[in-house]
Amino acid sequence: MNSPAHLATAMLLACLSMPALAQSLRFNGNPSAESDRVEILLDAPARPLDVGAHFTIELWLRAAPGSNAVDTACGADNDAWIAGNIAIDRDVFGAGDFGDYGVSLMRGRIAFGVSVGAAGATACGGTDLRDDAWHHVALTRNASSGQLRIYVDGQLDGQAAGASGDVSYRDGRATAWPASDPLLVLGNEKHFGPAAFSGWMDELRISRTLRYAGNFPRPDAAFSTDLDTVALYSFDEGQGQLLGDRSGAVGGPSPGALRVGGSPSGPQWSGATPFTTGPLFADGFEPWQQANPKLQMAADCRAYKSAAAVPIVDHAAPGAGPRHARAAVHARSTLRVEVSSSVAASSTE
Ligand SMILES: [Ca+2]
Ligand SMILES: [Ca+2]
Ligand SMILES: [Ca+2]
Repeated sequence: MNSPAHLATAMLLACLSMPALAQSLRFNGNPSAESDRVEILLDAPARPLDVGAHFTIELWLRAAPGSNAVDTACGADNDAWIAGNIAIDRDVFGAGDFGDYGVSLMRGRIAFGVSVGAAGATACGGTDLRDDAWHHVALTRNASSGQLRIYVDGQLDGQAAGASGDVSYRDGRATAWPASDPLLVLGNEKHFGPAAFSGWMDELRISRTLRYAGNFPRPDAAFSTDLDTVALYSFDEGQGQLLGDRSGAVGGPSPGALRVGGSPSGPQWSGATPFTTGPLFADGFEPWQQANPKLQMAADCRAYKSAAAVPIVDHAAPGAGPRHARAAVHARSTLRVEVSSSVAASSTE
């Protein structure tokens, strides 16, 4: 019984019967230059996520009470953020020739600093995030004015007047730290920082534009990519050492590599998610399947997750040829399948 229809059915059932995918990474706050981090190459060749002009970095963070214990108050000085529990580090050893930036927690509040040579500033957030709840954190940097802004759950949480100009990692720059300088590091300081982020991280999007000009509704689902998205990580791999970039940005992808270690060992894949929890595929797939029992996916699970159009075969109308469905993974392993009713039988959407 290995007809294509049976094969498709088997693949579909295999997808449906998978346990919920891990949805985030849990960092354990080990301050180390070797482990408890994700490393993303920026250069050689130059990667699209190496933003330097307008940019927005946004992600979901969760931290437990008592964690991220750096007790230094955030200050507006250039590089003040470096003293916190570092969550994102795109520092360059020394001042760098263009600039650098980073994000940390100081007394549990977001500190977001950007430097251009010796000039720069740190924006200080006001909300202590250590409540064991997920928070959407967005950081915007205006290249013309230098303005830095922090939004927590869509609300302005802090801002600073920073330095204007290019802060990217200069393509091909010489460095005495080739193993660490040309990196964006998640969950830790890239060199020998004293304090690392402890908690969960999910759904990181880096954009080459200012996504938010003011307060905005807190996102409630995974992001979709667009032309301004230069990197997009959903942390849904659930195993292995690769953090995949699903932005589709020209010049990418920009995958991350997990460096696991420390005690307790981190980072670890986690089933925790910032998005609405519910049954697997509760986001429309099962009702869709029930309403269309003759439709079966003719693609494997990998294609389902690619957010690309995949062909479906309508067994109720076997002469109609393949139609096309668009499948996209949403929160917590939910799979949304949208069948295009206007696609002609011969279309290759
Ligand atoms: Ca995720
Ligand atoms: Ca530096
Ligand atoms: Ca560059």
